[in-house]
Amino acid sequence: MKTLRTITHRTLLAAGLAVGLSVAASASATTWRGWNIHSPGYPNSVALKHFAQTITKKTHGDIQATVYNNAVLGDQTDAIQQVSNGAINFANFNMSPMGQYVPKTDILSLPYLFNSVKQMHHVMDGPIGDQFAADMKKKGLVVLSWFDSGARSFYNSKHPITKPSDLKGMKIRVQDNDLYVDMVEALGGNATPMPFSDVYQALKNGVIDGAENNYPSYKETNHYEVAKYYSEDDHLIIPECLCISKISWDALSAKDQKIVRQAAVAAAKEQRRLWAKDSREAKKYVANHGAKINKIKNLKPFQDAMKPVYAKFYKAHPDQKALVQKIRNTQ
Ligand code: BDP
Repeated sequence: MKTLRTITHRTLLAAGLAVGLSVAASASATTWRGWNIHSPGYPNSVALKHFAQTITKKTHGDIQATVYNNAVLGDQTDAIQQVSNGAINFANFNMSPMGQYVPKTDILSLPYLFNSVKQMHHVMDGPIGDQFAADMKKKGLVVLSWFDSGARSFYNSKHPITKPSDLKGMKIRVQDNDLYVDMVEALGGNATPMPFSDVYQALKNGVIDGAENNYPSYKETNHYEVAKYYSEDDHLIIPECLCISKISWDALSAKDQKIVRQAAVAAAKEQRRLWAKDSREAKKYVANHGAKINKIKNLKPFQDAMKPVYAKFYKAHPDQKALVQKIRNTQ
Protein backbone atom coordinates (compact mmCIF):
# COMPACT_ATOMS: atom_id res chain seq x y z
CA MET A 1 0.00 0.00 0.00
CA LYS A 2 1.11 3.54 -0.66
CA THR A 3 2.06 5.02 2.68
CA LEU A 4 1.77 8.66 3.57
CA ARG A 5 5.55 8.73 3.66
CA THR A 6 5.75 7.61 0.04
CA ILE A 7 3.19 10.19 -1.03
CA THR A 8 4.98 12.97 0.82
CA HIS A 9 8.32 11.88 -0.52
CA ARG A 10 7.04 11.72 -4.08
CA THR A 11 5.21 15.01 -3.72
CA LEU A 12 8.32 16.74 -2.44
CA LEU A 13 10.37 15.20 -5.18
CA ALA A 14 7.97 16.42 -7.84
CA ALA A 15 7.80 19.87 -6.25
CA GLY A 16 11.60 19.96 -6.20
CA LEU A 17 11.70 19.06 -9.88
CA ALA A 18 9.23 21.83 -10.63
CA VAL A 19 11.39 24.37 -8.80
CA GLY A 20 14.41 23.16 -10.77
CA LEU A 21 12.48 23.65 -14.01
CA SER A 22 11.38 27.15 -13.17
CA VAL A 23 15.01 28.09 -12.51
CA ALA A 24 15.99 26.69 -15.88
CA ALA A 25 13.25 28.66 -17.63
CA SER A 26 13.57 32.35 -18.40
CA ALA A 27 13.22 34.67 -15.42
CA SER A 28 9.77 35.90 -16.46
CA ALA A 29 8.37 32.48 -17.45
CA THR A 30 5.46 30.99 -15.54
CA THR A 31 5.84 27.35 -14.53
CA TRP A 32 2.75 25.15 -14.74
CA ARG A 33 2.51 21.75 -13.11
CA GLY A 34 -0.03 19.28 -14.45
CA TRP A 35 -1.41 16.34 -12.46
CA ASN A 36 -1.97 12.99 -14.17
CA ILE A 37 -2.82 9.66 -12.55
CA HIS A 38 -1.75 7.50 -15.49
CA SER A 39 1.59 6.22 -16.74
CA PRO A 40 3.32 7.52 -19.89
CA GLY A 41 1.87 5.89 -23.01
CA TYR A 42 -1.72 5.73 -21.66
CA PRO A 43 -4.05 7.66 -24.06
CA ASN A 44 -4.67 10.42 -21.50
CA SER A 45 -0.95 10.79 -20.79
CA VAL A 46 -0.08 11.15 -24.47
CA ALA A 47 -2.79 13.78 -25.01
CA LEU A 48 -1.80 15.68 -21.85
CA LYS A 49 1.83 15.71 -22.87
CA HIS A 50 0.92 17.24 -26.23
CA PHE A 51 -1.36 19.73 -24.45
CA ALA A 52 1.56 20.89 -22.27
CA GLN A 53 4.01 20.99 -25.18
CA THR A 54 1.60 23.02 -27.32
CA ILE A 55 1.12 25.57 -24.56
CA THR A 56 4.86 25.97 -24.02
CA LYS A 57 5.48 26.25 -27.75
CA LYS A 58 2.61 28.61 -28.62
CA THR A 59 3.32 30.97 -25.71
CA HIS A 60 6.98 30.99 -26.84
CA GLY A 61 8.03 29.62 -23.50
CA ASP A 62 6.18 32.23 -21.39
CA ILE A 63 4.36 29.28 -19.85
CA GLN A 64 6.52 26.25 -19.14
CA ALA A 65 3.96 23.46 -18.73
CA THR A 66 4.99 20.01 -17.48
CA VAL A 67 2.85 16.97 -16.73
CA TYR A 68 3.64 14.82 -13.67
CA ASN A 69 2.45 11.26 -14.33
CA ASN A 70 1.53 8.39 -11.99
CA ALA A 71 -0.14 10.67 -9.41
CA VAL A 72 3.22 11.75 -7.99
CA LEU A 73 1.62 15.06 -7.00
CA GLY A 74 -0.93 13.33 -4.74
CA ASP A 75 -3.97 11.09 -5.06
CA GLN A 76 -6.95 12.22 -7.10
CA THR A 77 -9.19 13.55 -4.32
CA ASP A 78 -6.26 15.56 -3.02
CA ALA A 79 -5.29 16.81 -6.46
CA ILE A 80 -8.80 18.19 -7.10
CA GLN A 81 -8.35 20.47 -4.09
CA GLN A 82 -4.85 21.40 -5.16
CA VAL A 83 -6.05 22.49 -8.61
CA SER A 84 -8.88 24.38 -7.00
CA ASN A 85 -6.51 26.32 -4.74
CA GLY A 86 -3.91 26.87 -7.44
CA ALA A 87 -1.16 24.64 -6.00
CA ILE A 88 -1.42 22.53 -9.17
CA ASN A 89 -2.21 24.35 -12.42
CA PHE A 90 -3.99 21.78 -14.59
CA ALA A 91 -5.13 18.16 -14.52
CA ASN A 92 -7.10 15.38 -16.14
CA PHE A 93 -9.70 14.20 -13.62
CA ASN A 94 -12.23 11.43 -13.67
CA MET A 95 -15.64 12.83 -12.74
CA SER A 96 -16.16 10.15 -10.05
CA PRO A 97 -14.32 11.82 -7.16
CA MET A 98 -15.47 15.24 -8.43
CA GLY A 99 -18.93 14.55 -7.01
CA GLN A 100 -17.64 14.95 -3.46
CA TYR A 101 -16.17 18.33 -4.29
CA VAL A 102 -18.78 19.70 -6.70
CA PRO A 103 -21.99 17.94 -5.59
CA LYS A 104 -23.91 18.95 -8.72
CA THR A 105 -21.64 16.67 -10.77
CA ASP A 106 -22.54 13.66 -8.61
CA ILE A 107 -25.34 12.75 -10.96
CA LEU A 108 -22.69 11.57 -13.46
CA SER A 109 -21.81 8.73 -11.07
CA LEU A 110 -25.28 7.19 -11.22
CA PRO A 111 -24.95 3.65 -12.61
CA TYR A 112 -26.48 3.12 -16.04
CA LEU A 113 -27.16 6.83 -16.48
CA PHE A 114 -25.91 6.83 -20.07
CA ASN A 115 -26.74 4.09 -22.51
CA SER A 116 -23.61 4.47 -24.64
CA VAL A 117 -20.30 6.29 -24.75
CA LYS A 118 -21.54 8.15 -27.81
CA GLN A 119 -24.53 9.45 -25.90
CA MET A 120 -22.28 10.50 -23.02
CA HIS A 121 -20.21 12.59 -25.46
CA HIS A 122 -23.33 14.24 -26.90
CA VAL A 123 -24.43 15.20 -23.42
CA MET A 124 -21.05 16.46 -22.25
CA ASP A 125 -20.28 18.36 -25.47
CA GLY A 126 -23.63 20.19 -25.27
CA PRO A 127 -25.45 22.55 -22.90
CA ILE A 128 -25.66 19.98 -20.07
CA GLY A 129 -21.88 19.61 -20.11
CA ASP A 130 -21.59 23.42 -20.07
CA GLN A 131 -23.72 23.51 -16.94
CA PHE A 132 -21.42 21.03 -15.15
CA ALA A 133 -18.48 23.19 -16.21
CA ALA A 134 -20.20 26.27 -14.76
CA ASP A 135 -20.73 24.45 -11.44
CA MET A 136 -17.08 23.42 -11.34
CA LYS A 137 -15.93 26.95 -12.12
CA LYS A 138 -17.63 28.14 -8.94
CA LYS A 139 -15.29 25.75 -7.11
CA GLY A 140 -12.17 27.03 -8.84
CA LEU A 141 -11.90 24.48 -11.68
CA VAL A 142 -12.19 25.65 -15.29
CA VAL A 143 -13.15 22.78 -17.62
CA LEU A 144 -11.48 23.12 -21.00
CA SER A 145 -12.58 19.87 -22.62
CA TRP A 146 -14.03 16.43 -21.86
CA PHE A 147 -12.08 13.19 -22.24
CA ASP A 148 -13.36 9.66 -22.76
CA SER A 149 -13.09 6.92 -20.16
CA GLY A 150 -15.23 4.24 -21.79
CA ALA A 151 -17.42 1.98 -19.69
CA ARG A 152 -16.47 0.40 -16.38
CA SER A 153 -17.21 -3.20 -15.42
CA PHE A 154 -16.50 -5.46 -12.45
CA TYR A 155 -13.56 -7.83 -12.26
CA ASN A 156 -12.53 -10.18 -9.49
CA SER A 157 -10.32 -13.07 -8.46
CA LYS A 158 -13.12 -15.56 -7.67
CA HIS A 159 -15.47 -16.30 -10.55
CA PRO A 160 -17.27 -14.75 -13.52
CA ILE A 161 -20.26 -12.52 -12.73
CA THR A 162 -23.36 -13.22 -14.75
CA LYS A 163 -26.07 -12.07 -12.32
CA PRO A 164 -26.11 -9.64 -9.36
CA SER A 165 -26.07 -12.43 -6.75
CA ASP A 166 -22.62 -13.49 -8.01
CA LEU A 167 -21.26 -10.41 -6.28
CA LYS A 168 -22.71 -11.43 -2.93
CA GLY A 169 -20.22 -11.02 -0.10
CA MET A 170 -17.40 -9.90 -2.40
CA LYS A 171 -15.17 -7.06 -1.28
CA ILE A 172 -14.99 -4.66 -4.18
CA ARG A 173 -12.76 -1.61 -4.43
CA VAL A 174 -14.53 1.53 -5.61
CA GLN A 175 -13.47 5.10 -6.31
CA ASP A 176 -13.99 7.81 -3.75
CA ASN A 177 -17.72 8.49 -4.07
CA ASP A 178 -20.54 7.35 -1.75
CA LEU A 179 -22.74 6.49 -4.71
CA TYR A 180 -20.44 3.57 -5.53
CA VAL A 181 -20.74 2.25 -2.01
CA ASP A 182 -24.52 2.27 -2.48
CA MET A 183 -24.14 0.67 -5.90
CA VAL A 184 -22.00 -2.27 -4.70
CA GLU A 185 -24.17 -2.77 -1.63
CA ALA A 186 -27.30 -2.84 -3.78
CA LEU A 187 -25.68 -5.78 -5.61
CA GLY A 188 -24.92 -7.58 -2.36
CA GLY A 189 -21.17 -6.85 -2.24
CA ASN A 190 -19.04 -4.88 0.23
CA ALA A 191 -17.57 -1.69 -1.15
CA THR A 192 -14.09 -0.55 -0.15
CA PRO A 193 -13.07 2.92 -1.36
CA MET A 194 -9.30 3.20 -1.85
CA PRO A 195 -6.84 5.10 -4.05
CA PHE A 196 -6.13 3.71 -7.51
CA SER A 197 -2.46 3.01 -6.75
CA ASP A 198 -3.27 0.72 -3.80
CA VAL A 199 -5.59 -1.65 -5.65
CA TYR A 200 -3.03 -4.06 -7.12
CA GLN A 201 -1.52 -4.98 -3.75
CA ALA A 202 -4.94 -5.19 -2.13
CA LEU A 203 -6.07 -7.65 -4.83
CA LYS A 204 -2.86 -9.60 -4.55
CA ASN A 205 -3.03 -9.88 -0.77
CA GLY A 206 -6.71 -10.78 -0.84
CA VAL A 207 -7.67 -7.65 1.12
CA ILE A 208 -10.26 -7.17 -1.63
CA ASP A 209 -11.76 -9.67 -4.09
CA GLY A 210 -12.33 -7.32 -6.96
CA ALA A 211 -12.59 -3.85 -8.40
CA GLU A 212 -14.13 -2.18 -11.43
CA ASN A 213 -12.67 -0.25 -14.31
CA ASN A 214 -12.36 0.05 -18.09
CA TYR A 215 -10.04 -2.12 -20.21
CA PRO A 216 -7.16 0.39 -20.60
CA SER A 217 -6.87 0.80 -16.80
CA TYR A 218 -7.36 -2.93 -16.13
CA LYS A 219 -4.37 -3.53 -18.38
CA GLU A 220 -2.26 -0.53 -17.28
CA THR A 221 -2.40 -1.53 -13.61
CA ASN A 222 -1.81 -5.25 -14.26
CA HIS A 223 -4.97 -6.01 -12.29
CA TYR A 224 -5.72 -8.77 -14.81
CA GLU A 225 -2.83 -10.71 -13.27
CA VAL A 226 -4.48 -10.87 -9.86
CA ALA A 227 -8.21 -10.59 -10.72
CA LYS A 228 -8.70 -12.47 -13.95
CA TYR A 229 -12.50 -12.59 -14.22
CA TYR A 230 -13.65 -9.50 -16.09
CA SER A 231 -17.42 -9.40 -16.55
CA GLU A 232 -18.79 -6.76 -18.90
CA ASP A 233 -21.74 -5.23 -17.12
CA ASP A 234 -20.87 -1.65 -18.22
CA HIS A 235 -22.40 -0.21 -15.07
CA LEU A 236 -20.71 3.14 -15.37
CA ILE A 237 -19.93 5.39 -18.31
CA ILE A 238 -18.18 8.31 -16.73
CA PRO A 239 -16.56 11.26 -18.47
CA GLU A 240 -13.24 12.83 -17.56
CA CYS A 241 -12.26 16.47 -17.75
CA LEU A 242 -9.21 18.42 -18.69
CA CYS A 243 -9.28 21.37 -16.34
CA ILE A 244 -7.16 24.24 -15.24
CA SER A 245 -7.11 26.07 -11.94
CA LYS A 246 -9.29 29.19 -12.09
CA ILE A 247 -6.42 31.04 -10.43
CA SER A 248 -4.10 30.14 -13.33
CA TRP A 249 -6.82 30.82 -15.90
CA ASP A 250 -7.65 34.28 -14.56
CA ALA A 251 -3.97 35.23 -14.64
CA LEU A 252 -3.79 34.65 -18.43
CA SER A 253 -4.16 37.26 -21.15
CA ALA A 254 -7.11 36.77 -23.52
CA LYS A 255 -4.61 35.66 -26.17
CA ASP A 256 -3.10 32.98 -23.93
CA GLN A 257 -6.54 31.81 -22.81
CA LYS A 258 -7.32 31.17 -26.46
CA ILE A 259 -4.08 29.22 -26.92
CA VAL A 260 -4.78 27.09 -23.85
CA ARG A 261 -8.39 26.41 -24.80
CA GLN A 262 -7.50 25.43 -28.35
CA ALA A 263 -4.76 23.12 -27.07
CA ALA A 264 -7.27 21.48 -24.71
CA VAL A 265 -9.84 20.94 -27.45
CA ALA A 266 -7.13 19.36 -29.64
CA ALA A 267 -6.03 17.21 -26.68
CA ALA A 268 -9.57 15.89 -26.16
CA LYS A 269 -9.84 15.04 -29.85
CA GLU A 270 -6.57 13.15 -29.70
CA GLN A 271 -7.43 11.44 -26.40
CA ARG A 272 -10.78 10.17 -27.72
CA ARG A 273 -9.13 8.81 -30.85
CA LEU A 274 -6.36 7.08 -28.90
CA TRP A 275 -8.90 5.86 -26.36
CA ALA A 276 -10.99 4.01 -28.93
CA LYS A 277 -7.91 2.24 -30.29
CA ASP A 278 -6.37 1.50 -26.89
CA SER A 279 -9.63 0.06 -25.50
CA ARG A 280 -9.77 -2.52 -28.29
CA GLU A 281 -6.09 -3.35 -27.95
CA ALA A 282 -6.18 -3.56 -24.15
CA LYS A 283 -9.08 -6.00 -24.28
CA LYS A 284 -7.17 -8.24 -26.70
CA TYR A 285 -4.00 -7.95 -24.63
CA VAL A 286 -5.57 -8.99 -21.33
CA ALA A 287 -7.47 -11.83 -23.00
CA ASN A 288 -4.16 -13.10 -24.40
CA HIS A 289 -2.55 -12.82 -20.98
CA GLY A 290 -4.94 -14.92 -18.96
CA ALA A 291 -7.99 -12.72 -18.34
CA LYS A 292 -11.32 -14.56 -18.59
CA ILE A 293 -13.81 -12.16 -20.13
CA ASN A 294 -17.54 -12.61 -20.24
CA LYS A 295 -20.15 -10.26 -21.64
CA ILE A 296 -23.28 -10.16 -19.50
CA LYS A 297 -26.12 -10.55 -21.94
CA ASN A 298 -29.00 -9.60 -19.69
CA LEU A 299 -28.25 -6.33 -17.93
CA LYS A 300 -31.79 -5.81 -16.70
CA PRO A 301 -31.30 -7.48 -13.29
CA PHE A 302 -28.28 -5.21 -12.72
CA GLN A 303 -30.22 -2.13 -13.79
CA ASP A 304 -33.20 -3.12 -11.66
CA ALA A 305 -30.92 -3.60 -8.66
CA MET A 306 -29.97 0.07 -8.96
CA LYS A 307 -33.47 1.28 -8.08
CA PRO A 308 -32.64 1.87 -4.37
CA VAL A 309 -29.51 3.81 -5.41
CA TYR A 310 -31.64 6.15 -7.52
CA ALA A 311 -34.34 6.39 -4.84
CA LYS A 312 -31.77 7.46 -2.22
CA PHE A 313 -30.20 9.92 -4.66
CA TYR A 314 -33.54 11.53 -5.54
CA LYS A 315 -34.45 11.78 -1.87
CA ALA A 316 -31.27 13.75 -1.23
CA HIS A 317 -31.52 15.75 -4.50
CA PRO A 318 -35.15 15.95 -5.64
CA ASP A 319 -34.22 18.66 -8.15
CA GLN A 320 -31.96 16.24 -10.08
CA LYS A 321 -34.75 13.97 -11.30
CA ALA A 322 -35.52 16.25 -14.22
CA LEU A 323 -31.85 16.38 -15.20
CA VAL A 324 -31.60 12.57 -15.24
CA GLN A 325 -34.55 12.58 -17.63
CA LYS A 326 -32.99 15.29 -19.77
CA ILE A 327 -29.74 13.34 -20.00
CA ARG A 328 -31.58 10.16 -20.96
CA ASN A 329 -33.56 12.03 -23.60
CA THR A 330 -30.36 13.33 -25.22
CA GLN A 331 -29.39 10.95 -28.00
C1 BDP B 1 -9.36 5.26 -14.29
C2 BDP B 1 -9.46 6.77 -14.33
C3 BDP B 1 -8.73 7.38 -13.17
C4 BDP B 1 -9.27 6.81 -11.90
C5 BDP B 1 -9.15 5.31 -11.92
C6 BDP B 1 -9.68 4.68 -10.62
O1 BDP B 1 -8.94 7.27 -15.55
O2 BDP B 1 -8.86 8.79 -13.17
O3 BDP B 1 -8.58 7.31 -10.81
O4 BDP B 1 -9.84 4.79 -13.03
O5 BDP B 1 -10.39 3.70 -10.68
O6 BDP B 1 -10.11 4.68 -15.33
O7 BDP B 1 -9.34 5.22 -9.56
